[in-house]
Amino acid sequence: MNDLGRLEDLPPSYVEDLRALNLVPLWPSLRGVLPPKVPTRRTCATHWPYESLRPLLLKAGELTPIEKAERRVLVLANPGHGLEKMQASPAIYLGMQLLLPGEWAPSHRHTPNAVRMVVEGDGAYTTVDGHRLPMSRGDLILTPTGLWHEHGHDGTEPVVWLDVLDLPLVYYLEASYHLNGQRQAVKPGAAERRYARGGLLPSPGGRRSTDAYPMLRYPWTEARAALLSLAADLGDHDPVQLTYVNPETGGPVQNILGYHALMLRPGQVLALPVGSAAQVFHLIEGGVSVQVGEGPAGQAFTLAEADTCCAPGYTAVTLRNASIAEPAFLFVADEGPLHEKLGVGPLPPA
Ligand code: GTQ
Repeated sequence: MNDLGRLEDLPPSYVEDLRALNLVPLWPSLRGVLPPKVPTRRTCATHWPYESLRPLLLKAGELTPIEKAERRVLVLANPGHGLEKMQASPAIYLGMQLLLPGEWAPSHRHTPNAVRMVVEGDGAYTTVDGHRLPMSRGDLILTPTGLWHEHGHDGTEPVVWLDVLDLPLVYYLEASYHLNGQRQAVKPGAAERRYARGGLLPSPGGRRSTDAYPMLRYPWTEARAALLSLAADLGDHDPVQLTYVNPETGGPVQNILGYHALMLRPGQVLALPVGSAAQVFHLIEGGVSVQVGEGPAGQAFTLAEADTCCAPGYTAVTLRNASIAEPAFLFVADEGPLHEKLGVGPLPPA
């Protein structure tokens, strides 16, 4: 069964005749595209320590004015895909973006979906579809496909956030492009607070949103409090995990990538279920060790606050809170919604 014919087994003139007609024999490449038992993954488990990248990001602030960059970002690129591909996994792009006091990153919109996870600094804001959304550590801010967005900074210290986009997938689909725009008029009010509490929706007379993305900002204070109250109700070994959802549909906040907040109790060890989707972990608070894969091929990382790492799909991931006194809090991005929609997942055993 594994003894399929090789390209070299064929007469070169025959292969040339095929190529001239844009034809290729399948059998020499069949095992490559359908490998036995486990898919080939280019995605390497990779760790980006914040302490090492931060000075280089601040240096970018000295070297390149915002007007020359539009978005001043260092991309967290996975070496398994080739750095120039600027992807963390098949569908996930990660970037650390720096905005200095007084700077403005002009309005644009594009087909890929983005979110921001705020890493450090106060006083910045993102205006999305006319809503001016303040940015604080741990806040999740959505800039879904097609919506105008721009970033500004009224504070006094540098602000850094992690961008997560489905850019690699949308680019692969030959559907990635952008449009530039004017500075947005800010809409009055605070619509981003309309869905401020889980389980409570504005009544129809109370300005219930008809937007596809009714909630654009998920404050970390709310997510952290929700994790702590969930933990209080669960057993000591249960996973304490929340998914960021669209409050009108209950489904994932975006169509392609999924976003979650996870708490590890003091000393907790959590083996995540093995699925087909690649994952990204960003440590918001505490200290966590991450084991990606098992045996000699496995890799272990120690995440400090603001560190980011990724793991390919079909790979066991175990998280351990390094502290026996304090909880740890992680932001997780994955390709779950995409795989679910496509019906892609591990095959059931024979
Ligand atoms: O802030 O709009 O990291 O358009 C990559 C593309 C950030 C942004 C990125 C973008 C942005």
